Amino acid sequence: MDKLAARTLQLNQTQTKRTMKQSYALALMALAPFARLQAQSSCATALTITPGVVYTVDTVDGTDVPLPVCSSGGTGANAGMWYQYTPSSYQTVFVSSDLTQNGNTDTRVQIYTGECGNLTCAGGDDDSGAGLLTLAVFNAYPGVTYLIGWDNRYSSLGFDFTVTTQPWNPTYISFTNQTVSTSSCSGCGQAAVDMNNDGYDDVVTVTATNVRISYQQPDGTFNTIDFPTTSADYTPSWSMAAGDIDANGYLDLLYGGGSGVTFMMATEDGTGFTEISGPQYVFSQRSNFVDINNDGHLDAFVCHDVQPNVYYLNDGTAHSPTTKAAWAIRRMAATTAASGSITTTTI
Ligand SMILES: [Ca+2]
Ligand SMILES: [Ca+2]
Ligand SMILES: [Ca+2]
Ligand SMILES: [Ca+2]
Repeated sequence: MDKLAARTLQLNQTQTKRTMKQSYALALMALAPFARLQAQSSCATALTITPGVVYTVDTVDGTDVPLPVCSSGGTGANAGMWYQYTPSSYQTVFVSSDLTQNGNTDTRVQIYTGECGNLTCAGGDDDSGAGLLTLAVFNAYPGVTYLIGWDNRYSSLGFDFTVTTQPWNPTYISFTNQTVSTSSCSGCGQAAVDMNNDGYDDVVTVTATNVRISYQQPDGTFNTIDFPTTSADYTPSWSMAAGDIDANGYLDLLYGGGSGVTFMMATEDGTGFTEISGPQYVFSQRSNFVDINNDGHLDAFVCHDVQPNVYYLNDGTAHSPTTKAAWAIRRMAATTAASGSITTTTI
C-alpha cells in the first residue's frame, strides 16, 4: 500500500467513524423523546411528569397494580403504569387521556399521596373524557408528591396522556370527610381557626380543664395536641372566640359562659394557656374580638343577654405577662331612636 493509498484509507476510516458517530448521535436523539415517554412499571419507579408534555403509554403492563381504587369501576385491574408529579404552588391539576389520537380506548387512572404500599386517594377517573377516555381533576398542594397510576381495568392498549395545570380553581374544589378527635362534653366550645399562624386553619375544642388543638398539616391531615389548663371559671357554654390579644403570634381564647367570661391566654411559646377570669356577671350569648376603639390593640366584645353588652378594652397592658389581668371592662347600653339608628352610652 503506497502512502497516498494509506492516507486515503485513513481518511475513509475517519469519515466512516465520523459517520457512525453522527448516526449514533442521531439515533440517540431519535430515541431520547421515546425514552422520555416510556411509562414506568411500578410505583417505586414512577416517572416524573413535566406538565404540558404528551406522554405515551405503549401498553399497560406494569407489574404494580394501582390500589386502592379511587375512581369508579372497582377492582379487577392486574397491571399499571406509574408517574409522579410534585407541584411548587397550589394548582388544579388535569390528568387527561382525552386526546383524539386515543380513539375510544378505555383508560382509567388513580391518583395518590403517600408512600408506595401505603397510598391515599387524591383523585381518579374512568370515563369523564369523551367516550371511555379519562379526565381526572384534583387540587394539589405545593411540595406534595402525587403518584399517578394508570390501570388496565378495561384495556391494556397503549394511549397518550397529558398533565396540565392552572392556579387553584374553585370550580374543582370538593370535600371529603375526615375524622378529627374532639373533646366532648356539655358546654364544650369548638372552633376552626389558625391557632399557630402558619396559614392552615386548625380545629379547637375545649373543656373546663383542657384545650385540644388539631393542627392542620400541609397535606390536610391533623396533628392533635392537648394543652391542660387550670379549671376555667366559665366554660364556653354559649360562645367561644379566638384572637391574638397580646400580639405574640399565638391566638388566645375567650370562653363565653352563662354567668361570666374566661380568657385563656396562649403562653409566649404557644405551649400552654394561662387563665384570666373576670369577676363580672355576664350572661354571654355571642362574642368576638375586634379593635373597638381603633387604637391598635385587639379588644373583646361579648353580647349580654339580660344586661347591656360588655366589651373588654385592651389598653396594651395585656401585652405584658405581669399585667394581663388589668383590663378595663365596660358595659355598653344600646338604645334605639325613633328613626331606627342606635346610639350607645357607656356605663
Ligand atoms: Ca375509561
Ligand atoms: Ca394552623
Ligand atoms: Ca396571643
Ligand atoms: Ca383596642
